[in-house]
Amino acid sequence: MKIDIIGVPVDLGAGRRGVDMGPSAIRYAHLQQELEKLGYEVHDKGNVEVPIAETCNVNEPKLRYIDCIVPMARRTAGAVATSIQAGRFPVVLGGDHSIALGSIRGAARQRKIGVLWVDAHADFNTPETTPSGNIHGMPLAALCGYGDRRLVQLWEETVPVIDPRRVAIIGARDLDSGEKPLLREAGVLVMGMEQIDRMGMFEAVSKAIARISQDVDGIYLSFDMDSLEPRHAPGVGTPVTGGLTYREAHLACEMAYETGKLLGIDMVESNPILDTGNQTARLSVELVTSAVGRRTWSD
Ligand SMILES: [Mn+2]
Repeated sequence: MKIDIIGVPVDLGAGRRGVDMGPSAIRYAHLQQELEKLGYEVHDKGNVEVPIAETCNVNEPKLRYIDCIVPMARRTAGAVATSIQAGRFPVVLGGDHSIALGSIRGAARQRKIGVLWVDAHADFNTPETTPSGNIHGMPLAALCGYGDRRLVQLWEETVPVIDPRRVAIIGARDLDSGEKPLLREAGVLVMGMEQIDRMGMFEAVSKAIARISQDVDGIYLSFDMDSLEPRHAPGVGTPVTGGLTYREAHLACEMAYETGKLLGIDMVESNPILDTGNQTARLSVELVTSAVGRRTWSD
């Protein structure tokens, strides 16, 4: 397997600035070298071009920065589609979670995919339900066909991009009131922290993978660092206590790899401005390596 690193330095989807430096922080934490140690040929494709905030229009309070997020997402979709089409494995570095509007769309081009979304949040808001207007709270809904037409379509293509019944969220613990009925209506499988406590992480991820793997061509892992307990990942814009342990996060990535169906991954919301000693970016690197097969003992 050959790996492409694709940076998407965007913070326009988030309420707090600085997560646009995530790709730099993760590269600084030796992502490429760690992947090469595993024997992969790694190409760093550089960053997707992202408009800077000061040039964007913020006239829509329920869809902040949409005019700049749409072109970013289109470029990201193109970069990811090109990478997979070339038989390579894209590792997409955020940036805030709005990058998934592009990465997952690119991965789903000409194929049916299941999505494993590891996150403290559901990112399933629409302009009608969003409390903040921040688009990083909307990508999963948009990919499933809900929300503003500009986010749902990006351009004239078949929508929705993914079947919500082939989507599972792991680690959720901070859902907005408007998201819950929409998630139920859509048929998304949500493994909240209380389910993980009761059945254990292995069982929760097994169930999620079983659901999203049914008649799909591949699986995409979209990993938000705020899924972790903030003690392990303090450098995130929206920390929520009661999160995944260090090992639970690794286990999710290991199990995603073991499906043999993984097409690519997002690693998002690592914000060096809010971090302590680049700890969150370093953990991002570790989790990427788990998602491409690094093991401590079993091979
Ligand atoms: Mn998220």
